[in-house]
Amino acid sequence: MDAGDTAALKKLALEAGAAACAVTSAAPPAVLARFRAALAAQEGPVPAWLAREPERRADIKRWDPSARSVLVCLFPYWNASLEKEFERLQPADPEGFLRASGRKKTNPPLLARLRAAGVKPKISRYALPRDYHAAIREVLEDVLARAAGVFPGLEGKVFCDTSPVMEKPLAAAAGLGWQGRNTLLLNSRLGSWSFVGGLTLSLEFPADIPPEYPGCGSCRECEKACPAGALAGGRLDLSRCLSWHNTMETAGGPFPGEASGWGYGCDECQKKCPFNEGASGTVPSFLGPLRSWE
Ligand code: B12
Ligand code: SF4
Ligand code: SF4
Repeated sequence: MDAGDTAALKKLALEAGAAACAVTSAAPPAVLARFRAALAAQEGPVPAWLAREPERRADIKRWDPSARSVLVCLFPYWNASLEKEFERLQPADPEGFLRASGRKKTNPPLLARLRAAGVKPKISRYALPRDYHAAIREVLEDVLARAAGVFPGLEGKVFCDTSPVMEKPLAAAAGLGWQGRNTLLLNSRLGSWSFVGGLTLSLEFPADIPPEYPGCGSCRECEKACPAGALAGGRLDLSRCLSWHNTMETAGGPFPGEASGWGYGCDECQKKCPFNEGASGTVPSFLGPLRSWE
């Protein structure tokens, strides 16, 4: 099969709003052992959908057997210049905002407890735009269609969050950054305020050569900042994470750290990350915070 032109393919993604992208081979990154260790170390039960067939999750070819290469993209949803707007962008009616912006799972008892304590539930930065799954999927479907027009015979599948693909290790293998101690994909220029999404490609495209990244060094800011004590040793404990409790689970609590006021998602392990202080990614219009939603 002919090799495709990696630069031409990436140009399509960058024109569509990705702030960074890279091509990697569809060979699985060496992540299975770490993934298993992270699941085994969980204090509470691991959800079936996450634990099911770890080999499949760690190997994208099991999800798309025709994949030869993978295009991985980072889409910023926040940057340092938006920081001063955080308070102003908080909706007056968080519950109404969550309904209107398409968030299907929330934790009403938690929201009620925060209200009863006189705390207006905070919406985290990634949830201030419209639901990103649909927005990024549309963009990537379009990139795939354009790429198929340029590279005859090209087929592929779009992934963004909901597919059984380990997006952070894949992005790291592609050379887009590294997984920080908060477990998130961190890029020196964009920080961690970006979503990961991409395409499998049925044609082979030469892989990018991953650059060297500084890594976290001796920094421990995220571990120190977590109000729930969910981060240690590069792992996240789901049973403690507030983001888990307010976006995936819909009941229970009170939870350790809930007085921090997060009603949907939680940004504490990213706010003090030194790489986010100077994050300079351009937020594409389809991921901009919703300033008017009623
Ligand atoms: C499940 C899930 C969640 C769960 C669990 C998060 C988690 N860290 O696992 C919950 C609901 C808590 C969650 C929260 C958030 N999420 Co989420 N989530 C996912 C999802 C669907 C799967 C992640 C996964 O595979 N988890 C399983 C764990 C085991 O994998 P892992 O984190 O890579 O684990 C690694 C470490 O534990 C490490 N490890 C294990 N053992 C050891 C030992 C040592 C010594 C070391 C050093 C490392 C190490 O290796 C493991 C394998 O890489 C991905 C989308 C996807 N399909 O990939 C989005 C995703 C990770 N989420 C995303 C976002 C934006 C968030 C939030 C920021 C939202 C918010 N503001 O609340 C928070 C961040 C919380 C956090 N600190 O991670 C983005 C992250 C983008 C980025 N820049 O990284 C993703 C990629 C979605 C997307 N398409 O953009 N999420
Ligand atoms: S999202 Fe919040 S609760 Fe979860 S690990 Fe990060 S700081 Fe801790
Ligand atoms: S806060 Fe520090 S340790 Fe945590 S992800 Fe950022 S650089 Fe790494």
